[in-house]
Amino acid sequence: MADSLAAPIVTPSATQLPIVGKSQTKPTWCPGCGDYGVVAAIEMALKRLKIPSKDVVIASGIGCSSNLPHFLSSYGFHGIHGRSIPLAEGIRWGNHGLTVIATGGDGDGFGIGVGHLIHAMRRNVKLTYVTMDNQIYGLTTGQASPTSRIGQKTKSTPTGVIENPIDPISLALASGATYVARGFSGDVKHLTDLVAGAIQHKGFGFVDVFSPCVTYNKINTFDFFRQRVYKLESAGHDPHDIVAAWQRSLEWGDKIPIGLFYSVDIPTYEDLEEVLAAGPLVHQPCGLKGKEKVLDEFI
Ligand SMILES: Cc1ncc(C[n+]2csc(CCOP(=O)(O)OP(=O)(O)O)c2C)c(N)n1
Ligand code: SF4
Ligand SMILES: [Mg+2]
Repeated sequence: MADSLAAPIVTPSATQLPIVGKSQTKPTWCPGCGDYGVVAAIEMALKRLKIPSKDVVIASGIGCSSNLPHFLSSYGFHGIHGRSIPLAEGIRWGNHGLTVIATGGDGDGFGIGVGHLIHAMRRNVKLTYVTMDNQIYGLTTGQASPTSRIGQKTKSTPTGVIENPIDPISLALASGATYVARGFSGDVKHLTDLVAGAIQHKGFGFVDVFSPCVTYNKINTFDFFRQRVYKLESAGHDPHDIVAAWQRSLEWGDKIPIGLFYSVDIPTYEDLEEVLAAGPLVHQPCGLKGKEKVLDEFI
């Protein structure tokens, strides 16, 4: 492989190219939905990092939150339920010169899509994954999700949830994620810092966001979180200490931490995988190396 293929594709005159902004499609979310804060944070993070629209792809699944790629001027791929991660991985592996962001909801990512998520985290694929965690299925009008708390009455649990909720932060730590953060859509500036950090991180950047569904979740509201969240960075948390990250991830009650739980630099999937390490696939010759030898065996 020629050396020139080894470097990711870089935009020659990045500063002159349009940076990601709002698209012409206006968000269809209910007034007051937490997801407005998340799309604003992603837009501001990309602007801060001056990444041109043409180099950004946002992939999503299905849900209110998964409509997000429509509302920004980057490339977007609105996929199927629970499949934002394999989509994002495929895009990233096709051209790892791109900035690839996967987005979606708690149902999409921690329910139907949870298997993909775990494996992407343990692979340390260089992606950013932002979940709008409203602890409910919003789009389908208010059923319990994997992050709904025990006792919560929803359309699908009229007498209250009886299953233990998934904790996305502990799940990410257990799966080997290398950048694990939690934000709140009621604090867009703080969330922007976390998303920008995830995009810059060398590896899988996970940001779980408390993003209240004002229509179907009357428990986990903006006020609920405003009264409880505190910032890890103000509490002296060391994000390189995995044991401390574990301890903080278990906190839920009067005080709930947001911020960067854990971050570590280790090689990414693209660094270790031989073909990807040689450069973005989009710049590599098509076809199977040594295919004649393989075909000779069978023909
Ligand atoms: C395979 C499949 N199963 C179920 C559905 C129905 N469905 C659409 S969105 C959704 C859940 C959405 O919840 P979440 O991911 O939390 O997103 P939110 O709407 O809350 O943002 C479900 C169950 C579907 N579209 N496809
Ligand atoms: S139903 Fe809930 S999650 Fe969906 S747009 Fe409305 S407030 Fe947002
Ligand atoms: Mg949801």
